[in-house]
Amino acid sequence: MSLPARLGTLLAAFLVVVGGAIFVVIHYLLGGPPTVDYAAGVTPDSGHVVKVYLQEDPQTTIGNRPDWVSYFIQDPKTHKWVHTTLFQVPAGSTIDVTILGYDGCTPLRNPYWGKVTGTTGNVEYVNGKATPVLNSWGQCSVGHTFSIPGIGLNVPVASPTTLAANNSLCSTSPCTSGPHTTVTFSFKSPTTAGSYFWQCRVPCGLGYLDGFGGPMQTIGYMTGQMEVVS
Ligand SMILES: [Cu+2]
Repeated sequence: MSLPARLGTLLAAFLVVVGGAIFVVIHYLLGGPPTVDYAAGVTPDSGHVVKVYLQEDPQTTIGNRPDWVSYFIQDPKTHKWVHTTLFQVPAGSTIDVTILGYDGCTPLRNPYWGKVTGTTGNVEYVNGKATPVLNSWGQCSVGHTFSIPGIGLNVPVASPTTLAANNSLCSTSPCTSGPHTTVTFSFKSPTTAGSYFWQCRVPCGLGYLDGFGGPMQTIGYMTGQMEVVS
């Protein structure tokens, strides 16, 4: 092989390695979860009702990602469940939320977080029945919470209650069947645009110190952002 041909081969091989490294960094290290857009085509502050759908699962079975407990958000256009906790809503709107609670019960560390706050009427509807509180210490009743501290919103997400149901939970995510609850509630999105952090308050990071590591501190699992756009 001539010298220019050798140099050319060497350069090509070098570029393949560099390109591969750039792909790995961008795709796996910097590429966070996507944002599901519930604001597109809605005029902010118009009092429009936006319907947001989430589910919480006993595990994640998506590619090579950690298999932790996780939230999923439904894309309003494709109706596909997206493995993310980032979503966008219009400012000054009524947000009707539906959460499918596929995970089993775990007691809250503080029973105060079983209280529903910041929703219309300060209630949530568990399978259609209004309740202002879920007692996770008294019975198997709460899987995770959906809490946005910045607007005083706290909703304990009901779990299946029976031992039989808790022993036969959905095992492939996003879940499409298996024992679950349907939790609904409404709240007003802030009139101010910005990022509103949300999280789960059940110490559901199994295998981590005090249950607060792993999914509890990872965007895309049990903590996320509600982007309010105006
Ligand atoms: Cu949780």
